[in-house]
Amino acid sequence: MWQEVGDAVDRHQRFVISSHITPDGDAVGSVVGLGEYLRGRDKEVLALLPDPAPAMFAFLDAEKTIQVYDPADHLGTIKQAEVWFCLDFTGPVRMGRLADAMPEFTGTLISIDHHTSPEEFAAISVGDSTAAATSALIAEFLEWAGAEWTDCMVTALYGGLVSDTGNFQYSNATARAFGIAGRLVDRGADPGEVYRRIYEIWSWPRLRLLGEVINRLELICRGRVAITTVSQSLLQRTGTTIQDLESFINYGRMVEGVEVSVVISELGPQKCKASFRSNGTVDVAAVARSLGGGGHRNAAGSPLELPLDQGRIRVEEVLQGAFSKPDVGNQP
Ligand SMILES: [Mn+2]
Repeated sequence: MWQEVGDAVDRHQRFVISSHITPDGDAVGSVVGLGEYLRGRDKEVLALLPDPAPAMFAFLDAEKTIQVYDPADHLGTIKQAEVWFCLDFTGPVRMGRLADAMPEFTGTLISIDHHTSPEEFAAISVGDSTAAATSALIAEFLEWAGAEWTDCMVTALYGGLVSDTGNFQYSNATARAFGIAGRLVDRGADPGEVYRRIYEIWSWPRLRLLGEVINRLELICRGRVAITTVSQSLLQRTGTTIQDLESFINYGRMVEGVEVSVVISELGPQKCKASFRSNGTVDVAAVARSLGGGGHRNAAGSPLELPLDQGRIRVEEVLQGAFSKPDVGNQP
C-alpha cells in the first residue's frame, strides 16, 4: 500500500504537509514525523496547520518546524509544491482556512488517514481505519521506506500514537498499535517523558478550573448521571479557555454508579455544547441525536442553541426520558 507514496516521495522535491483544524497530538506528531523524514532526504518541506497546536503538544515539534497557515507567507510555496500530504483528516472541510489554498495547488495530493468514511479528495489515498493513529501509519510507512530514525521522529510519532490511544487505554490500543509503540521505544522514544509532557504538566489556571468543575458536579437520574456546566464567566475568572476542558468529562464517570457523564459548556449568550461520555451501558450517541448532535456509542456531543441554564434543563429532560425507559442499559 506504500509503493505509490514511496514513488511520489522519490520523484519529487517540494512538499507541503498539513493536518486538520483544532489539531491534536496525532496531527502534530504525524506532520512532524513525516516532515523530519523528508528533510532527512534533503527535500523541501512546508509543514502547516490551520490553527496553532495546543501547548501540551508543542514538545512533539521540538525544532518548531510547523507553521500556522498564513496566505501571505505560504501561498507562493504551496503553488510551487509538487506533493501535498494531507494527514489525519477525511476531507477538505477539516482543513479550515487551508482549504482556500487547495485550488492554487497543481501537484499530487496524498491523503494518509485512519478515520472511517473518508472522502475521495486526493490522487493517492491511504485510508486504514484499523490503524490506531495516523502517526502509527506514518511509522509503518517509514519502516517500509527504510528510514533513518531520529529522536525527533520517534518522539513525534510515539507522542501522536499516545495521544490518539489515550496512552493506550482506548479500544484502538491493539496489538498492532503496541507493536509500533514498542519499535518506536526501541528506536529511542521515551514513554515516561512523553506521558509526563502530555498528561502531567498542567497550567495553574487549568488545575483551578478542574477544581471548580468538580465542585459543580451533580448527580441526577438516581445517581446514574453526573452533570456539570461551565460558563464563560468561570473560564474568564480562572483564566482558562474551552480547550482547557479537554478530558474533564472523565471525572464524572469515575463516580461509582455513574453510567453517563455530561459537561455542558457555554459558547456564547445563546449557544452551548453538551458532551456525553458513557461507560458502555448507555448509548449516548442516541441521546445526542435527540438533541440534534451525534457521535459514537460511548462518546457523543451536541450543540444547543440555548443559553447555558436552559441548555442544561433541555439535556436533563432528554436524559430523564432516556433513563426512564425500562430497557435502557440493556441494549446490545
Ligand atoms: Mn488521529
